[in-house]
Amino acid sequence: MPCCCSCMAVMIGIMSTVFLIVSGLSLTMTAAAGHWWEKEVMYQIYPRSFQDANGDGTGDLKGIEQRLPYLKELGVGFVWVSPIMKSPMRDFGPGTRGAHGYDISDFHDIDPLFGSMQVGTGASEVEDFKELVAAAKEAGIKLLMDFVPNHSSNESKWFMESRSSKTNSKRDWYIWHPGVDVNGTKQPPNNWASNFGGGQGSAWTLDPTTQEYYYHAFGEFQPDLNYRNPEVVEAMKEVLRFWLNLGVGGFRIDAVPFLLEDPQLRNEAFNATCAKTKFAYFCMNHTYTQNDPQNHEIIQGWRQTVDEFDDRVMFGEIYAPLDDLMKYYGTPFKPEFNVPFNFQILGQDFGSPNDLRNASVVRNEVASYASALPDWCHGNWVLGNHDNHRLMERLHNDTRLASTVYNFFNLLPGTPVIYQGDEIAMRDLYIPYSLCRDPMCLKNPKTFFVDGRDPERTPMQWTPGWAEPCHMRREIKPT
Ligand SMILES: *[C@@H]1O[C@H](CO)[C@@H](O)[C@H](O)[C@H]1NC(C)=O
Ligand SMILES: *[C@@H]1O[C@H](CO)[C@@H](O)[C@H](O)[C@H]1NC(C)=O
Ligand SMILES: *[C@@H]1O[C@H](CO)[C@@H](O)[C@H](O)[C@H]1NC(C)=O
Ligand SMILES: *[C@@H]1O[C@H](CO)[C@@H](O)[C@H](O)[C@H]1NC(C)=O
Ligand SMILES: *[C@@H]1O[C@H](CO)[C@@H](O)[C@H](O)[C@H]1NC(C)=O
Ligand SMILES: *[C@@H]1O[C@H](CO)[C@@H](O)[C@H](O)[C@H]1NC(C)=O
Ligand SMILES: CC(=O)N[C@H]1CO[C@H](CO)[C@@H](O)[C@@H]1O
Repeated sequence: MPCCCSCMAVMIGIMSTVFLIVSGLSLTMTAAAGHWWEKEVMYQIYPRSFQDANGDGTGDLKGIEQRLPYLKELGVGFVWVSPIMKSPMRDFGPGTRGAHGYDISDFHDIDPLFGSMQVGTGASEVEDFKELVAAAKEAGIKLLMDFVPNHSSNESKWFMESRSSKTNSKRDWYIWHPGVDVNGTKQPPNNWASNFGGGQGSAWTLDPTTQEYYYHAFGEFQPDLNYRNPEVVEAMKEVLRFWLNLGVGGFRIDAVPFLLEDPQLRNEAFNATCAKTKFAYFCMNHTYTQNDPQNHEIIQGWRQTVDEFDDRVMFGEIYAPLDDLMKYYGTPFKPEFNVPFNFQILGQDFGSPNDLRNASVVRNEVASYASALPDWCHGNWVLGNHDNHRLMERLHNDTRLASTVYNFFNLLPGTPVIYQGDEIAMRDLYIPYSLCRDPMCLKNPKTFFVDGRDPERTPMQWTPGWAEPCHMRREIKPT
C-alpha cells in the first residue's frame, strides 16, 4: 500500500506510540522464539470467495493452489482455510447449498464444492487437498484446517447410526433423552434453548425413529456430539490425526464453550419478563450448557494429540473477556491452545467495530491485551475475519491509514492474522437484504446492514474495478 506524504505526520505520531508500547510489551510478551507460527504471518482464506478455478461460481482448492505464488509474494507463512470438510451446508440461509460448512457430515472428507475439478469422474476431493498441501509446502506455506468439534451434521453416518435404534453402538455418541410426561404429553427434558436463528425454540428435537429427543445447541440439523463418551473423544482425536498425517500445519478450532452440558440436565435460570420481548435463548443464564470446566480437559487432550506430531499448532476461536480468554492457553504443564485468537481490535460485536483511526483506542486495546497475557504465552493480533466488518470499515475507509495499521501490528510481538482482501484494502460491500445469505442478515431485516456478514465475504478483487457479488446472483437464479 503506498503511503503519501500527507499521512507521514500521522504515521510518525503512531510510530512513536508503537515504540513506546513495544518497549513496554517486551516485559510481558515473549519475543518470537523457535516456532514457525510465532514468526510468520497468518492469512485467513474464506474459500468460497477466494479463487474459483473451475468456473462454477464458487472458490475451490485448485483456486487456492493457483494463488500460492501471490501468497508467497505477500510473505504469508501459513494459511487458515475456513471449513472445507464435507457438509450439507445448511447453515448458509434457507434453500441454498451455500458454503459456510459448520455442519460436518464427514470429518474425513473434503466437500465436493471445493474439491475435484471434474465432478463425476471419480477423482477424489481429498486428492485435490493433498495436491494443495504439497504445492503449498513447495512454496514454503503451511495450511491449517478448520475443525468444528461440537456437533456433526444430522446427515453424518455417525448420527444416522445413532438415531437408528436405542441399542445401536453409536447411540451414546449423541445426547438422547426419552423426554418427560407433562399431563399426558411428551415434552423435552428441560428448558434448554437453541442458539440458532436467534435462539428460537427448544434445543431438543424429537426424532421419530426411536421417539426420543436429541440435543442441539445450534440448529436441529447440528446434533451435538456427546463428549462424555470416551469413544467420541477418541474419534475426534482420530480426525485430528487424519489431517495431521496428510501434512496440515495444525488447526483453527471453532468456538469451544459449548462442548459439554450438565449431566443432570438441570434447567437454566430463565427470565420470563425478558422472554416477552426477546428469544428465550437470550433470557437464560447458560450455566448448565456453556463453559463447563471439563471443556478444558477436552482441549488438553486435543493438544496432546497435535503434539504427537512434529511442530504443529492449534489456534482457538473464543470470544470471551480477556481473563477468560487467557485460561485457554492452559498452563505450562497442561497446555491447551498454542494461541487463542485475540479479537480485541475487532470490536466484540458486529454492530460497533472499533474505530481504529483513534490512536488511543488502539493503545488501550494493545495495553490491556499485553497486561493480561501470561509471560510464557505467545500473543496474536487478529486484524479481520469473516465474522466482522472489514479492517477498512474500522478505518472508515481511510486507505492511507491501512498501511500504518499493518506496520504497527507487524512490529508488535505476536502473530499478525490477516483476513483475505484486507491486504489490498478491500471494503465492505453493501449487499441489499434481498440478496443476502448469511443467517445473521436474514433474521435481522431491520439491522441487516450492521449484523449481516455477507459484506465482508465478497469475492477477492483480483482485478481492479467493481467487484460484483456474482456468486450470489448465480445462487439466486440457478441455471
Ligand atoms: C397439568 O394439569 C394440571 C391440572 O389440570 C394443571 O394444574 C397444571 O398446570 C398442568 N401442568 C402443566 C405443566 O401444564
Ligand atoms: C436434517 O435436518 C434438516 C433441517 O431440519 C432436514 O431438512 C433434513 O431432512 C434432515 N436430514 C436428515 C437425514 O434427517
Ligand atoms: C444471571 O446471572 C446474573 C449474574 O449471576 C444475575 O444477575 C441474573 O439475574 C441472572 N439472570 C437470570 C435470568 O437468572
Ligand atoms: C429480567 O428481564 C428484564 C427485562 O429484560 C430486566 O429488566 C430484569 O432486570 C431481568 N431480571 C433479572 C433477574 O435478570
Ligand atoms: C478516542 O478514544 C478515546 C478512548 O476510547 C476516547 O476517550 C476519545 O474520545 C476518542 N477520541 C475521538 C476523537 O473519538
Ligand atoms: C466504506 O466504503 C463502503 C463501500 O464503498 C461503504 O459502503 C461504507 O459506508 C464506507 N464506510 C464508511 C465508514 O465510510
Ligand atoms: C465448539 C463449536 O464447534 N462450536 C460451534 C458449534 O456450532 C455453531 C454453529 O455452527 C458454531 O457457531 C459454534 O462456534
